Amino acid sequence: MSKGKDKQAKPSVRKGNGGEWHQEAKSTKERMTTNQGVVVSDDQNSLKVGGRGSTLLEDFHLREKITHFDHERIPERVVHARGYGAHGYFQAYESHASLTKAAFLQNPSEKTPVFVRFSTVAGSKGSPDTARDVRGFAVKFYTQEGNYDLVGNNMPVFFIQDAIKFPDLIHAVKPAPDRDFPQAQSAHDSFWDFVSLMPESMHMLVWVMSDRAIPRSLRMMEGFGIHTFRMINADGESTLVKFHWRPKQGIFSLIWDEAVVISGADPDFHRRDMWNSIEAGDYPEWELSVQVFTEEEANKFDYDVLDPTKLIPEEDVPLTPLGKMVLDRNVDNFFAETEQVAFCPANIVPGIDFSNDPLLQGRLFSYLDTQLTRLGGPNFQQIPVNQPKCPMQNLQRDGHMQMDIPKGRVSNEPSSLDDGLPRECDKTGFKSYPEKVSGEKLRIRPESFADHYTQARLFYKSMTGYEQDHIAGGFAFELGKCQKIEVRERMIAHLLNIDKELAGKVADNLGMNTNVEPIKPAVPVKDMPLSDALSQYKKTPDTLAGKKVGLLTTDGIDAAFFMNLEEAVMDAGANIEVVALKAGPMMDSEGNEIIPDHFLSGAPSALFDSVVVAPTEDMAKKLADNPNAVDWIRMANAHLKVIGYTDQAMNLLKKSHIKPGQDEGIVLLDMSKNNFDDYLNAAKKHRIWDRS
Ligand code: HDD
Repeated sequence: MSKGKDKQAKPSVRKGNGGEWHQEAKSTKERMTTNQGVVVSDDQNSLKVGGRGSTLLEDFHLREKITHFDHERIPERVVHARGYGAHGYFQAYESHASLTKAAFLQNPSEKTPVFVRFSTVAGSKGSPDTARDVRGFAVKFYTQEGNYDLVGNNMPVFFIQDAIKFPDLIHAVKPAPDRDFPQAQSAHDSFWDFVSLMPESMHMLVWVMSDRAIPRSLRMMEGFGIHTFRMINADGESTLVKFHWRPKQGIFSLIWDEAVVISGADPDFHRRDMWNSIEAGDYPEWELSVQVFTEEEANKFDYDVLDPTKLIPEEDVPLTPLGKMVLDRNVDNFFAETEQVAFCPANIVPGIDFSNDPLLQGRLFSYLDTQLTRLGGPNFQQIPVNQPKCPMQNLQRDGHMQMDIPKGRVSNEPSSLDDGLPRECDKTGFKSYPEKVSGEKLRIRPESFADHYTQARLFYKSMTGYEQDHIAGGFAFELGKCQKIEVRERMIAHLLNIDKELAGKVADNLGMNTNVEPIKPAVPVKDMPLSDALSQYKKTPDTLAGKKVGLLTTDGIDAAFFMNLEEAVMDAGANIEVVALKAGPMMDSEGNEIIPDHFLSGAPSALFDSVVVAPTEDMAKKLADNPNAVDWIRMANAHLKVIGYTDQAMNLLKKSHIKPGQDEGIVLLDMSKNNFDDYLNAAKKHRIWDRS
């Protein structure tokens, strides 16, 4: 008898190689079943003829399991594919009845549930979190009058003025259709060729090349509704508004080089940060405000409030705070909630209305349309994350994946059968604002949309010098990746209209000069009064709250020092994470076990907001001789971080070309004294800009 036949003769070897991990269900609750509810007896082996024979088609458990798996992906979003969501609530500060009748803005004791999804725009679902890109900031308010979606971005303007150009914009930024690269980047010919042929994109480009496009954390960025909307009060009076979200955590960004390093070291940097802060009970919070203005005021502005490439400086129309949003619960299931959530700017409630912004009008169509494909049919609002939390009924029936069981024989209105329900309600139902409109049917861009440079200049000129340098660096990096010299030249020709110095810096970095003919603006470029509110550094608080300190240390670290430092950092609202030479457990001087959060070669200092380096006496030389450690601290210095160090780290500092006392951000920590104030005060400044 051959060996093989021998095996066949022993079909009693039932389970896989899980050994002791295989456990039988002990109660009904623990039993695994098929989707039909039939209890599964063996989830390790498919049904075969003999032990080594062919697999049987009748194995319904195998077929069901694999069929489900085969269909586990749905199309990713055509834009904003990479996103991260969380639950929370919105609470108005007071009644805003004079402004709007929207129910969720009336009662300060009411918490309206929200679901928020942050996203990048260009990258696919698996792209890194820290790509240079606009961030989506989409909020679904589950109000008692229906779902209201405020689908915004972290920048207050947009690339284009008319929705008809959206497919072109997105095709230009996405990977080239023949070679399918580059991924999650605008740094390529087709994007810059397109935008350089679209002067209306100049204002947004300056924002996208700024630090706003590389936020430190999703918790640390602003959000904007961008378009002008309407608010309507119970008397039917309408005002125009623009929405703003401002983070309580402050607004902070990465440095471009850090963003690049983090993309490799931790592509999930932003989602990890969001998940961890919510799990730790450090709930991210934003204030929702509106800029309120009348049509008469709008008519006096030099720009058109229906043009989404324009903002209204806060100095001209200040923010009116409406309430706060707190994110306090992570999702239970990423796919079911974050992936299946369907936002739509057309989801609106009584008291809020659209404006005629042509970009907004196009969006009102696009979102529901895309969701029909992405979520597979017209019943996607029955998915739990999309369901309204208020009563909902109508006469829509049937369709792919109908989950409800509507009752009765009537699905038409009017009807005298049954009770003829549900019925419309003139008093409480949504009514569009009866705005007077008249005109000829034309395909034109209004004259009032023609100024493409004044606000780009306003934004650039309102920045601090560091922010301006970063913008110039962003343009130079991106244009440097363009192979077509004509495209670079065309962009320099645009930049000359925004600011000559900016054009000069970019041209210099590209090895070019500014001897190009500036693009002729359609209307003369003006100088608006500068706006401090546009600069994130001018309004950045000195704080460590919500941030991360990386402690590079070695086995045997002084127990009291470690404990006191950890306590001081946590008191400042930050977290400390230990970076060690090896991943396994280490001991402090008292023999207590410390499990490092990271090992050195897997955790570049770019992952932290500030660093401390504190080796033990006997490990100091080993650390100073370690090229990874030298790199770690050298990069922290280059990224302008505040560096705390102990005496034992002196050699490492020297090898990294860091001079103690070179600036206020290199701070000696005295092991013997339990006082970290100097270090913490410096670290609260976030970066030492003068070092650059
Ligand atoms: Fe859009 C998704 C924000 C213009 C068409 N958009 C989408 C998301 C955000 C925005 C945050 C992701 C929502 C989520 O997390 O699921 N989009 C904006 C902003 C715009 C804008 C702030 C300009 C002010 N979008 C815009 C235009 C069009 C679209 C002009 C088309 C005419 N957007 C879409 C879309 C997406 C989308 C194709 C993709 C997935 C989805 O809707 O559900 O319909």
